[in-house]
Amino acid sequence: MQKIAPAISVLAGLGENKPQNQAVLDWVHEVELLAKPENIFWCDGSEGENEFLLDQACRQNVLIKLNEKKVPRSYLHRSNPNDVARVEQFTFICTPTKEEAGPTNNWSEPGETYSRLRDLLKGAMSGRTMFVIPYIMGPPDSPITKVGFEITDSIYVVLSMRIMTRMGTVAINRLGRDPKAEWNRGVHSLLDVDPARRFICHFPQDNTIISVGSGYGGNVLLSKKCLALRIGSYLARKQGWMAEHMLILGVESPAGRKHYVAAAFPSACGKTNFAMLIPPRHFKGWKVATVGDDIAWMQIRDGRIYAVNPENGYFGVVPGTSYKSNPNAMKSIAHDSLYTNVALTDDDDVWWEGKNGAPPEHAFDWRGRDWTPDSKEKAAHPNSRFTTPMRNNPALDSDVEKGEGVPISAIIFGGRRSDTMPLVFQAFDWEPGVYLGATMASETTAAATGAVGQVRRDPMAMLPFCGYNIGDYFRHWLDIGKRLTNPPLIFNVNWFRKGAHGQFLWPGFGDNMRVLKWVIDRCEDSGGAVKSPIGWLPTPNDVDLEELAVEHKCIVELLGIDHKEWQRELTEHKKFFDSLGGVVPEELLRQRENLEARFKH
Ligand code: OXD
Ligand code: MN
Repeated sequence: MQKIAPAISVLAGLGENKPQNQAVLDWVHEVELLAKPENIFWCDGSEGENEFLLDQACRQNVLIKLNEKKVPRSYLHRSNPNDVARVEQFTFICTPTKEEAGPTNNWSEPGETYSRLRDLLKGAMSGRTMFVIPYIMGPPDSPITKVGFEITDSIYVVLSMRIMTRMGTVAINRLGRDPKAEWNRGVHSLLDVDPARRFICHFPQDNTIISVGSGYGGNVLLSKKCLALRIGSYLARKQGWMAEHMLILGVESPAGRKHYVAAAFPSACGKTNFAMLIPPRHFKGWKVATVGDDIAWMQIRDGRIYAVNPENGYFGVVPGTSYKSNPNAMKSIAHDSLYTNVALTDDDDVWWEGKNGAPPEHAFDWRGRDWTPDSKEKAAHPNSRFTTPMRNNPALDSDVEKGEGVPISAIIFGGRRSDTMPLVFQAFDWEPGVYLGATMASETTAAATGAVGQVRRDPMAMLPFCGYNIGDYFRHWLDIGKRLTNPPLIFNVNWFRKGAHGQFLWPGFGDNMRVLKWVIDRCEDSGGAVKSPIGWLPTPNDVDLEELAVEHKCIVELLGIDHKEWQRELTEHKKFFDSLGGVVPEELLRQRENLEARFKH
């Protein structure tokens, strides 16, 4: 059960890291006058501060210390059962006009929304500590890095932000004293964790986020979805760069040739697994390294795209993570991690469905109730999460701190589709590639509240994260293409295609290296493919399938396109574009017609 912790008594020498920037001080004072906290804790991000706050969080039952031998320096947090995922229906883009937010966002008028939120925040922190968290998004020496401050009354948020961002003095120094410098204002309060008073509001024009009534990471670690994606995408368009829901990985061949790839998959569709992939035995000498697992900020230089990971940690879905599916993730979360909503064993270890080994005979489920393998309900919540520093990842790329970013050779789109979408194909060019991203769809997952398993269009995996009009976002992608002299190739993958009996056709995980290898071959002009109406498709001979125990007929099915399914798909594309009410750029409407025409010839 979510604990709303009372104020902490601050030790001398801690919580005093006030910045010198007057704009920040004025804003904090304004929130203090409104929310009336018992005291203010100015975070510095130090080890000593972290130790102190972890201790306080355990005393207040916000965290449970795990078995030091099994998971050293790690903790379990249980959220309120009504608060376990992102709430897209209560997420708002508050721009002066509804058109600026566009057809895919919930819009709310800024003046009225501020006033409603102010009412909710009045006295909301009384008896609590108000933490002020300075943080940066991006490597410390990157020109693209942004400063944010998050005010929160949740100690769990502070401890999570310390893992997920570069937090503390580094941000204060980066901001400096200029009161006109650009920085993001984020205010978070748990209030009383009531879904009826849960709102995640973005004010892109003011570079401001206000989130109330939730304690779930995606709603309250304001650096992540709110700043790095929603406000980030707005700033990116204005400033000529890109903020995308993409992992970034590096692939190195045995000959030492390296390519970087960015991939956009919707939430809980395997971005973390792909970013940490370990190639199968047959690919001896190939290495995959992680730059990021969720967000890419990308700039154009010399006609090429360069990407940085703005984050400093991973906030990943736990169930299904095992030494089989993702050994690098298992090693990453084996220490110094925060777990949320997994099960707790009798010896204070963590457990979840899909973990290696037999289930425990008894455990406490994610709500803290007795659980046995006979229980009807799952022990871990399907959207239970780990929060872990990226430094824990044994496959971390050596250029992860490079401020200028890594050059991107390929962009991959992908979703969870039981049918229609082949294992992999390549778009003919940038514009058809943008069309491919714009019409992407995926079966919904537990990462957001609502029905699971329904196909929904999720352009570039940004449907819940694009902070402005989706039509302008498509236009931005098309404009970016015009500035590229060395554009990345664009691909689509689908690890989730099913056969006639509902079984997955592709083993996924490490074997996705086979698909990645074909992508790299195409980037090096060496991979074979045939022309199809949807793009370049590999034949079974073009993909390295050596030592793969998958029947040839499954491979043929995986790499094939069914014209009947694609007729339906094209109708869905049209329906989706029509539903956007005239904002789709002409070029993409033309791409749809071209695609339809290619099926007729
Ligand atoms: C995430 C998400 O948590 O996309 O990364 O929901
Ligand atoms: Mn995500």
